[in-house]
Amino acid sequence: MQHLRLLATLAFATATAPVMADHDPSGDPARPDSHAPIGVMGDHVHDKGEWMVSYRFMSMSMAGNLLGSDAIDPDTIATTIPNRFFGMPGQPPTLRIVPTRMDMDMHMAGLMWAPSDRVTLMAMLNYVEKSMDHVTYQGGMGTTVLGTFSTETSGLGDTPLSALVSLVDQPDAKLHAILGVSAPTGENDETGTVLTPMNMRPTIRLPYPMQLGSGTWDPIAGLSWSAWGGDFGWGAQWRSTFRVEDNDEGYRLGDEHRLTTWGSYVLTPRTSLSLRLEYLDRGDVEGQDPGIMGPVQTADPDRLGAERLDLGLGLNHRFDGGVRLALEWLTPLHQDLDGPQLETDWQLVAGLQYSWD
Ligand SMILES: [Cu+2]
Repeated sequence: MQHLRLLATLAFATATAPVMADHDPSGDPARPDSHAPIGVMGDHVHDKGEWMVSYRFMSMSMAGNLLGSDAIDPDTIATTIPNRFFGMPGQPPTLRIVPTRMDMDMHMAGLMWAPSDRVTLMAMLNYVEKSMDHVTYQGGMGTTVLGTFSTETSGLGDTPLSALVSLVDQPDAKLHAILGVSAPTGENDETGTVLTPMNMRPTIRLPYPMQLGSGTWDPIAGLSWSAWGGDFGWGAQWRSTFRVEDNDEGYRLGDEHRLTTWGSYVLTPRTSLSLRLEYLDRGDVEGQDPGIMGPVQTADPDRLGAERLDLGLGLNHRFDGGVRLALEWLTPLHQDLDGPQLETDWQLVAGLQYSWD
């Protein structure tokens, strides 16, 4: 709610700011919507010799579980969803630990530089903080709750390095390719203390969603298109991360494909509002980390895939002097999860950008 109030205050403050000069109707870099909504990565290129630094904060909140697109409560998960590790020593037939919520915050520091008008290089350092709350059911059956616990991880995430190659560069329409690789700078052997159904508190390797990195070099490919006319702007982007090798722990994360399209409206010469749709398709984990095992959905490589359609409301503002401030709020319109899996409630992205040459 705090985030919503901030967004509303900023929207009001900028909407009521006096209109300065008449703005250029083309894809002028001084337009607030010459950049896409802040949740879109690698949306723009720079002219030869230009630099840009950026800081983004992303917060994501997940609560409650879905099986496919249907809600499923913890009692039902604990009594009906099979545990893939059943048959191994001490493993009950159904899941007995149920995640109830997860929060993820990311701090992202970005650097862009254009060695030529054709190519812009981009790198991003990510610092990730994750926490997950769980309820543990007592023993191998029934709906008696033994207790709750939380696990937390934080540290450097993976580091995407990309080249943006300009294909069309007209004043009112731009298209570029995104080619890159995500470097495995995030750890994937993070541990935490859990509460087991047998009332023990061992420290073990945490399940896949709590790890910070993929552990593999992951190719990135995409296409990004933007256009402008009058007070309006619009664009679309495809961006995929491919997992092409197994990591040292014996698995690979699922491929991630994102398709997004947006429209923007220039409210004042300094401020634009945006509406965006984003479709995400994330595959299941292939292979398995032998160190990750337990009667919990997050330890099952086949319960991590997801399809999601998000709606985003955004605001871009460009101050005198060129500093940009942007906000975007996203919430799912539809989710189809290889569940049970935690459902995404909302995401907030806030960013500051500054470029010079
Ligand atoms: Cu930039």
